[in-house]
Amino acid sequence: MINANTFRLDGRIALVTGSSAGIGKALARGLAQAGASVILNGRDRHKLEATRAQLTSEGLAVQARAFDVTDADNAATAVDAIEREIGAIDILINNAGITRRAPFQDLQREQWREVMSTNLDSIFYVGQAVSRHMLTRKRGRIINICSVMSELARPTTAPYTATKGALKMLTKAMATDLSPHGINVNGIGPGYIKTELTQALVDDPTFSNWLIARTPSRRWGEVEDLMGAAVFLASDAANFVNGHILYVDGGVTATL
Ligand code: NAP
Ligand code: GCO
Repeated sequence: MINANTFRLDGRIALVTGSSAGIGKALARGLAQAGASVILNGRDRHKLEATRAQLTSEGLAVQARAFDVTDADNAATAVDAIEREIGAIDILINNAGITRRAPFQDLQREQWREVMSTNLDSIFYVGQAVSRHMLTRKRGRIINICSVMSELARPTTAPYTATKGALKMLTKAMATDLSPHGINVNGIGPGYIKTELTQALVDDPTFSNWLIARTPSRRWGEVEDLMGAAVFLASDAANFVNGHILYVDGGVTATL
């Protein structure tokens, strides 16, 4: 039965990695608007504090914890401190991610490692640290931010595409291991969304015009387009949704 609370998150604590800007900031805002207490995260403390202050000024319940998701020990320590100092994490959104664009043949080893570490290793580190606490409570929601590049490639995106394809399958594997213990694990696959990460593409009229024509919705995505999907997957409305990648892409993955 649908009631006033089905899509609400009141009384729940959410950790959103990489939420000082871009998609993560929007997802944090959306979860908080649905009633959650949200913990923001990023490496740059000044950027993180500015976002915390902005969302707080909107009347939202947000706190901030700066840590690098690629540092397994630092991330685990931060998660344990959150559980001890703030409370049980009910919702984890693994959002932090980067790209390094170069043709495969020109890619530098450091570029490869940076993308692998941020976009894939970190979900193992943070996901394991948080789920170990969730397992003691036999409840939790984990949402991994995938991409249309979980399904499709384009020139110069090899490491990013590899990580997002792997993250699609990691999401299914995490659901397989964790869902029997009350933890739902799903993914969101955004299309092309205007953020710092895609600014160079937004500013390229040739690419932008191609993308708009390639997208059935005939526009770039906005970060606000993703908020509802995150609230849905975090809420009781998605109690029987597991191992699913919800594409929010204007139809990019539906058409040639
Ligand atoms: P963005 O605007 O560049 O924001 C990235 C955020 O992650 C920032 O808050 C950044 O803050 C943080 N971050 C980066 N590395 C981190 C680390 N090692 N530890 C902790 N925080 C870190 O990127 P975005 O476009 O919002 O992308 C967010 C996620 O959505 C990524 O996983 C991306 O792959 C995915 N995605 C994006 C699009 C798109 O079109 N934009 C589409 C599909 C999927 P600091 O630099 O201060 O740490
Ligand atoms: C690119 C973009 C994509 C987007 C996004 C698309 O270079 O094609 O950066 O990778 O970031 O993941 O969904």
